[in-house]
Amino acid sequence: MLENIKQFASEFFVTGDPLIYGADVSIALVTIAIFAGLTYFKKWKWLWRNWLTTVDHKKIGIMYILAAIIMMFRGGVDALMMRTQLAIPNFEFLHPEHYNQVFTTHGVVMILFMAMPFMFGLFNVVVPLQIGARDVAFPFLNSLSFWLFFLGAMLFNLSFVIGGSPDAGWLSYPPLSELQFNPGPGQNFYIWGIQISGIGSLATGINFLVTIIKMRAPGMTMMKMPMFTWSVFATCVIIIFAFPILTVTLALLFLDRFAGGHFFTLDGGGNPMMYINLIWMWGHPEVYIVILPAFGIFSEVVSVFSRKKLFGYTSMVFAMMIIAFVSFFTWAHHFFTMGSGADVNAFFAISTMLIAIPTGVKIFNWLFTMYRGRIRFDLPMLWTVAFIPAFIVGGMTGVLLAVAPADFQYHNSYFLIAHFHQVLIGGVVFGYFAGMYYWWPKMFGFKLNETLGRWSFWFWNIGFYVCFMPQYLLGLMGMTRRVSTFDWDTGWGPLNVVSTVGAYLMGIAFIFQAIQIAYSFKYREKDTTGDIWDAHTLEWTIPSPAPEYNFAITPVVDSRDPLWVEKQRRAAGKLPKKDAKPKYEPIHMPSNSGIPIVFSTFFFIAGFGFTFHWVWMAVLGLAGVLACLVARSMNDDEGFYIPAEEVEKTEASLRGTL
Ligand code: HEM
Ligand SMILES: [Cu+2]
Repeated sequence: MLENIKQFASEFFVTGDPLIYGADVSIALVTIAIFAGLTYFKKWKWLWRNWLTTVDHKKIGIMYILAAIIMMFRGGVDALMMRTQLAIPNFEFLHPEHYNQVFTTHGVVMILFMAMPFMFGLFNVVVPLQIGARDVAFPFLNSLSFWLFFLGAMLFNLSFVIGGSPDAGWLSYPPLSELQFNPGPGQNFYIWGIQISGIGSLATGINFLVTIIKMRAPGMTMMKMPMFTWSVFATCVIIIFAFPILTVTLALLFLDRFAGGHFFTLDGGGNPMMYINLIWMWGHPEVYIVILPAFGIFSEVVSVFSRKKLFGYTSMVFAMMIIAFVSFFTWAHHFFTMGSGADVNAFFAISTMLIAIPTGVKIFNWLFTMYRGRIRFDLPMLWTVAFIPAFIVGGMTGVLLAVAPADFQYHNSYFLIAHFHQVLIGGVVFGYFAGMYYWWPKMFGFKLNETLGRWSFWFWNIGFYVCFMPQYLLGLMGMTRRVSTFDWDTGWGPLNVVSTVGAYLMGIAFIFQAIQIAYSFKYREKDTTGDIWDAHTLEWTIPSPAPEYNFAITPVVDSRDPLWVEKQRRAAGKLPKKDAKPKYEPIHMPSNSGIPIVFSTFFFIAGFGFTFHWVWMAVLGLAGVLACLVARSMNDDEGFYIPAEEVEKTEASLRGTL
């Protein structure tokens, strides 16, 4: 009996590496500390009422961003471990098998559990406020999306201490990811972690598309929408078409592994290339999903901090929609070398290069917006300005990679690694940072500390170039991706040391940011204006942080920059004074619900059961999911009203006239 338990434990828990034991102990300690702290300070009820069951888009947004920052830490630690291993030729820090796991989890965590939730967090925080809405179209579904994402991410991360991590790369190509070559539970964790959070992402796409189409303030026609809202619109369209492909692809891979299907095996009539096509039909649009909102953020920031209207609004909208459309026709550029043939390669090379045109249009629009503007270099603007050269270099090396014949040289080399990190960090991460700094006062009512922010900014930027510029050269020198070590005589040593130094500089930058956030919370100065940057869109017309119901009175819009117009009119004495007593009405609000977190937990249990082939557990989890669906369908709670007097009181106290 004891022997059996021992045997089970040694297979169930990941063992054998001091790093893992260290992680086990620290995870256990942190978990105990959190539980003890919540119990000691009697915070359980508060946590449940205010956060875990909330359907308020502003709180859901904050939870997404918090989760994204924690995941950035995890993905960053993975990155530093890899860069440490590659610093010196023949270094023995990570075993090759371990290195495979680390690049896989790094890629998955960074894209799916860092970039995606960061993006959804900003959607949640900003979009309803920016279009003058009370909440998203489906607040319950919004909460469900968050918890599906969160528990999917936790399921994936569990593989670090239980069962073992996936190791077939961030897109998990067969045959390597098939049962025959990968019998452990790692690949199952991959499938279920992504599947569960992916369903949440699809729901968010639908939710925000409907919100933008149906819930805009009166007068806000499509062509008067703020540019960030436009970028979210374009992104949601891509999500709705791309994510179902991911769901189906992972389901087929799961059938291969679980039920002996042969969709992607080499025998039984299957074909691994089918998987590679399908996964990139989602995967390429996915990279546009994460970059378009960053473009939206830059457009807002560049206009506010140059104190000018955005240059070429209409061309920006068209560029965004064209990118969204063309992004579905470029997927095969990820495998030019895998035998598609010259005609197919030519088609995909040209479609890829076409994307550079609308992207170039946008870059010029941003530059022309800045031209002759009165530019203020606050943190959001600093990140925006840093983005432009980073993205130009990253984008142009992308065009080089799109030259199909030349790609036979670059493919899967460090040239590619340098290219996609340049666009993902220089575009996506810089963009979301700009957004975080810009909307932080709206979320919390105070600004993040400038000085610490600047330290972090410079460490990020210098580290970024020091890390990735040498990698272009390494790629041209023949260093391929996913190698865990190399020999002295390759001559790759010196550039790799430099690259690793750059990675550590970015690590320091992240620490500065963590300190910056903690410091700013402690020494915060409350913003009483609600419009700390002198901005132009609706979210800045209400107090910071926004009250639970957002807008006491639904705003009416008649221009693209409603707040600037209002301020101008007021300055010219053409508006009634702000303190004129408006007439408030009761506001309808949705009720909180515990179903989303319970539903997602059951999904987690089902995923865990499938991962270990414990069918009873999977069935139990799915039964729970079904029960939650029934419970939700039977529930006819219609929400509640905030009485007009309470709205009046809240407004008066927030606007400081009580
Ligand atoms: C913070 C600085 C970062 C560093 C130092 C870094 C470093 C690395 C390294 C060393 C690899 C493995 C290369 C190989 O052996 O093939 C890698 C792969 C990868 N990284 Fe990063 N990374 C960083 C940030 C990011 C971010 C922000 C993203 C996405 C938003 C990202 C996405 C990926 C992906 C998708 C892969 C490919 C994984 C695979 O081969 O399956 N990385 N990164
Ligand atoms: Cu692509």
